[in-house]
Amino acid sequence: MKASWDIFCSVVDNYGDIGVTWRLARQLVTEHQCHVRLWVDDLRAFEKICPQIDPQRACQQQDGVQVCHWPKQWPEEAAADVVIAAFACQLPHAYMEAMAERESTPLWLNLDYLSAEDWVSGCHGLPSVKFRGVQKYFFFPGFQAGTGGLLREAGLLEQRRQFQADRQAQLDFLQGLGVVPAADTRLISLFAYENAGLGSWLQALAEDLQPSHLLVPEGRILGDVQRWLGVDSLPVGSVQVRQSLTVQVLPFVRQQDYDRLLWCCAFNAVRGEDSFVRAQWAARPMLWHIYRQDEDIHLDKLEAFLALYTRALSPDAGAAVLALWQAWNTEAEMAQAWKNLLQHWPEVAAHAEQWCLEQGSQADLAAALVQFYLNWI
Ligand code: TRH
Repeated sequence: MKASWDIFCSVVDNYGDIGVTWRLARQLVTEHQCHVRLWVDDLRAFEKICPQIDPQRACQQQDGVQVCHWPKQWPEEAAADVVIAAFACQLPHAYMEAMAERESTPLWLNLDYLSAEDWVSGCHGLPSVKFRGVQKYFFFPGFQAGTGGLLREAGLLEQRRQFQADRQAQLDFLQGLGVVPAADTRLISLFAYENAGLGSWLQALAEDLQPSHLLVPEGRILGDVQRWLGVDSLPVGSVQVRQSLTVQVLPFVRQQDYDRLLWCCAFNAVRGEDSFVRAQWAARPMLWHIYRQDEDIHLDKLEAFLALYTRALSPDAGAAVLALWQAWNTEAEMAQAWKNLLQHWPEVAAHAEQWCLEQGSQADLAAALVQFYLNWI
């Protein structure tokens, strides 16, 4: 009998909470044949990354996952064999009671935020709080041995390689989004939070000899793009050209298509948690806009990742990556850092592929979760 899993997702803001849990839920079903219910308190955010979702329905089946609206008034529900509280969300009290009353105690896990900091491997798998005899455990994703790893679907890297080797498949995909890149254009995707440093980067791209085509999914960065362009609005589909730079606004696409977009681009600016990991699987040079946290603790996380990510680069190329990422995350002047990165492009591009290979050789997060459960029972 296959295990049943309940995953709880409270959408705090944006799309990372639902992005991560939806990806995990699908993978547990398709690769591990688990019965999965995904409880989400905001189906509108979900609909954005999965347009087939009907936000009006209390329960629906999507890709083998039972997607349920997490209502304020919790209905009576039996607890599953494995219960995941994503990103430390608080489970309904009545559900916790149901966990405690179960004949066989469920495995209760907190799926934590992703961080490259050293302490993560020491805390991964440790017991957390207890509720009426039901023990909760920390489960930390991560980049190093001893952590829970990263979400990575089976065959993802092979699919990505085939797609990147097939120019026509990329052109067809881009055309479906209304994008027709000119030959020799550097394609760049831009998914970021508001950033006062953006203008200086766009200026450098506009003044560059090599043309760039910037693809911007609709979202929070558009105000800064608009300001630099000097236009009043930038609806989806708009195309604006300034010297060497073409800027095009894209619709938000479903997760699988966002992957393809990343695979098409020579450089990906990403944010948050999930798009950050997807850009690593795209194996192209990238730029991370980390989610801002109180007291700048996100800068420690950024530093920890950069220390790992730049370890195998030459000192000059490593310094170029570091300077660009630091400038972006402190909303500082970007032009010089960008030009400097271009000097090291071949090395940074080869390293992105190498990093992806290295990370891809570790157990993925869904497999690690299943293994954790098997070891626990
Ligand atoms: O949207 P994010 O900023 O989300 C989160 C949340 O803010 C969360 O509270 C915070 O803790 C976390 O960041 C660190 O960024 P993220 O994580 O990259 O999520 C975006 C999701 O949207 C990801 O699953 C990819 C998906 N996506 C699409 O499906 N289509 C698109 O067109 C785009 C641009 C993204």
